[in-house]
Amino acid sequence: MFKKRKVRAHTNIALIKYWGKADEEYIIPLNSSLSLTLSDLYAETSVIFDNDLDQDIFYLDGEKQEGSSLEKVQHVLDLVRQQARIEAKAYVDSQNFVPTAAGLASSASGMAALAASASLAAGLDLDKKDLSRLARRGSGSASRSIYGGLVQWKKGSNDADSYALPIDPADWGLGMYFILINKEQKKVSSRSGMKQTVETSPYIEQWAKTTDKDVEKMKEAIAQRDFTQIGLLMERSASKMHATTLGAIEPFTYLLPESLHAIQFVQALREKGFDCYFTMDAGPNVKVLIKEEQKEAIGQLLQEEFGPDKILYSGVGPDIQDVTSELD
Ligand code: FM0
Repeated sequence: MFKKRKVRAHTNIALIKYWGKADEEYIIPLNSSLSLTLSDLYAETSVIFDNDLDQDIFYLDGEKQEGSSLEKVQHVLDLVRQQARIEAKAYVDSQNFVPTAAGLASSASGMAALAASASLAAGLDLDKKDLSRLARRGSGSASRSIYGGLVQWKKGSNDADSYALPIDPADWGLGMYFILINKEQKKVSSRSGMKQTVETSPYIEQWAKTTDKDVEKMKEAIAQRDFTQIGLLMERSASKMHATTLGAIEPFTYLLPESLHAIQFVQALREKGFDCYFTMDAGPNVKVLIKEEQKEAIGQLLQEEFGPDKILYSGVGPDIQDVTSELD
């Protein structure tokens, strides 16, 4: 009765960050955010519901998952079952595609691919807005991975009006380098890090208040294709986000000494005439927004400084895709 469906979703990196929830159950954010979807980092997930299964089964990169990893997937499956009015358990098989084993698997692409494949497999035909709302319930940043290019997640105020929208296809030569830093490091997840920050950091109020304005400024800069302004706004958003965690009790930071070194290296490249800007998420890696025309020159300098195996590049990625036809 049920058919297997498979979906590919691409990772996104926020230029203006999502950091903090107004509602934890529905994942309504404190602020709107804006991201760039990437071509080279993505997840593929297939789902089949089966009345003969007595529990949900989830494989990630070939390994059977238990505990919180399985629970996050079951949360999305439960929402899909509710909407589709079915009870069958599901078999979920997900794979992360990253150019090297860089510890870059992202909940954004994984949860977006899951929301889309599970809803299709349950017979739901959701439009992109409802898909974004469903992906959001799995992981906030996943709401943005429904679309390619530059994407805004409008914070809204409830389950119905908090979803992502495409802003610009970004087909005018943007690219992003990743400087991989200490991937082994044990980290504070974005979920618990943002919760601790919202609950204890006095800076979170100013963060939320100023970030919605930053999103508007970023949209203007994008409309004008003003790369310098886009880059500067992106750096300020990342810096401001990382400042909030130092105000938390207990204070914490995602920056390692090597992250700071990479940030300063990127800023020094600007003094040498390269147009490039940094951002960072809930981990030590540093991402660098560049213009494609400077890809070779900047890539060479980054490789010389950090080593070729520490540098990854991605161009701009597309919308989520149904790749069921690729199933064998
Ligand atoms: O992507 O608790 O989506 O805007 O990556 O699952 O809703 O993993 F830098 C942090 C990602 C947050 C910025 O948060 O959290 C961004 C971040 P969840 P996510």
